[in-house]
Amino acid sequence: MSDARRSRRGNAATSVGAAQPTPEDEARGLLRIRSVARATGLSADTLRVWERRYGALASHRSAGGYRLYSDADLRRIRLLRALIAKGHAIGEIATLPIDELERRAGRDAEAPTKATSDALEATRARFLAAIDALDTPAAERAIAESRLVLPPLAWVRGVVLPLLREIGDRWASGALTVAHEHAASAVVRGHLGDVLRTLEAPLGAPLAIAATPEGEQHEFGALVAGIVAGLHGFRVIYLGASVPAADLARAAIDGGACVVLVSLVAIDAKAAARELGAIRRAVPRSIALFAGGPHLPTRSPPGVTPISDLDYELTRALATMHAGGTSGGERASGARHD
Ligand code: B12
Repeated sequence: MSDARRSRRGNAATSVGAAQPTPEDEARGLLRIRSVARATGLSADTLRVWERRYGALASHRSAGGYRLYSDADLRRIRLLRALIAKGHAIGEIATLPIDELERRAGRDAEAPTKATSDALEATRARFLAAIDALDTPAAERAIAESRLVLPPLAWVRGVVLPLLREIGDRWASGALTVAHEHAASAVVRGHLGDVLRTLEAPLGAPLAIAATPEGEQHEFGALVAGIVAGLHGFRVIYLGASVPAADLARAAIDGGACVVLVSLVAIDAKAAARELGAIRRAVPRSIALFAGGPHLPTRSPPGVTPISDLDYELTRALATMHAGGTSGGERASGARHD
């Protein structure tokens, strides 16, 4: 944003009258950010981050310096949103021309019903058959091939998470042994680690720390949370499973993290509440603490942000942090201008 624009915004924030679109703006059919947020189902914070951080939009400005959006902007926002819902990361698609966004949205819109969902189904079936036979090289190939054709989030959503659920169900029903489950976990772990390693954070990117609390051995929720943060412009330090609260806090403080991501998959309810509380007490309040997973306590300790899904909700929460400027948890939900 130019300095001229910034100072106009600063003035506008002190004068409510200046914030309103002029009659000329309205005549041109331009919308304020809140109307666009309502029309697209995105938060105003997300729209600002898409514009400032990713250059996805170039809103017009009212005389008071407030953002105004045209019908073409609205179309662009809807396309970006649709593509993100299909697993594309905002950083990958933000600056594409509108016809390319339309082409990709069209391709994705037709595909998932038939080709993509059939391909996903086939990949999962190949992987499960390979694991059933304890043929880990074949399981590797099935996963590796699917990574070549899918964007990372779509791959996580369409291949990794359903497979983990299926493996768990088969193990619980006795159809698979612990050996099968461990073999499947090892293959998946290797690929998730690969994805995380290949994400490159922009210079000066804010830091996210991902881990599971002490006693929680299931690491994939934390690993995927780290990948999602990496895809959205964070530098990520992944600490793995069962990290004592004090050590997790030390890593967050020493690294200058702005957010800690923890996953609670099967840890018992008491331990989950105790560990989350311990992490929250050990990590300064200026660092946000986002927690998710099936064993997240129904009442999270104060200062812990519960997040239900690793995909859209986590993306939104991380985007809000960027919008706040951001190096801290308290600022993630702080007051902000238009
Ligand atoms: C792999 C696995 C293991 C591996 C883990 C290896 C590893 N490196 O992580 C190992 C072998 C260690 C293991 C051990 C055990 N496991 Co296990 N395991 C699984 C399995 C197959 C996958 C777990 C996983 O990572 N899932 C992926 C996560 C990401 O998906 P999710 O839990 O559905 O989470 C969703 C949301 O909650 C959210 N989310 C999750 N985390 C986060 C974090 C953030 C920040 C956010 C925003 C969102 C979010 O996003 C996800 C997608 O929407 C599950 C099956 C299953 N259904 O999950 C069983 C499962 C979790 N295990 C189970 C059990 C019973 C065990 C053992 C007790 C078995 C035993 N008798 O030893 C031990 C416990 C070990 C311990 N002390 O913790 C049960 C748990 C039952 C319960 N109590 O709830 C499950 C459900 C299997 C089953 N169907 O019964 N396991």
